[in-house]
Amino acid sequence: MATIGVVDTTFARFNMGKAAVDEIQQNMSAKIIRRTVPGVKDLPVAAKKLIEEEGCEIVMALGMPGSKEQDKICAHEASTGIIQAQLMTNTHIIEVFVHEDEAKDENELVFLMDQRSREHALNVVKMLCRPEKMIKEAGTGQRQGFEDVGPARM
Ligand code: RDL
Ligand code: RDL
Ligand code: RDL
Repeated sequence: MATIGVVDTTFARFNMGKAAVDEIQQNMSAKIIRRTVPGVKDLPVAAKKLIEEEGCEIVMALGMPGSKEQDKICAHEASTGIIQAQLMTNTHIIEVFVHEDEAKDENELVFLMDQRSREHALNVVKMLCRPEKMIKEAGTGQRQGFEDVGPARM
């Protein structure tokens, strides 16, 4: 059975880890190891520990960058760290960020955080169990949360 890591934050305004775990469990049987850290900058090492110390084959790192300029910088730094942790461990860490200002109001924010977490959880299931399904979706303009944009047409 696959071991999947899920790490989220207390900074986020929605329980993204819970949505991700629920979606994984509905679609495959896996051992899921969950951690929660204060904010996005704490995600890279938490993910790396799940890979190196807990044997996770893939990790989801979920968080919500706030809307202020310093939050955007913080998110960029966190992303860079997540990429570095992937390169150091040769393991995918699927970054699920929802920027607070992507949504027009709190209702939409809740929808987006739930939906993006779930859709990336399905990406994880596909990457682990059905990589050929990902190849089938190549170039199809997939998005997570809001509508897919679809392929470009001429
Ligand atoms: O290591 C403790 C904190 O520095 C760390 O948790 C940060 O990620 C917290 N944080 C900020 O300091 C900040 O300015 C966060 C944000 N902005 C943010 O927008 N989203 C976060 N954390 O998840
Ligand atoms: O690890 C899962 C995702 O975080 C990762 O696939 C990102 O590359 C997805 N992504 C964004 O999150 C984003 O804000 C992409 C873009 N923008 C983009 O412009 N093009 C992409 N991915 O291919
Ligand atoms: O095309 C509209 C959006 O997809 C675009 O604004 C993205 O940049 C939004 N986005 C993020 O900002 C992000 O951090 C996305 C992701 N992550 C993501 O993982 N998947 C998305 N959008 O579809």
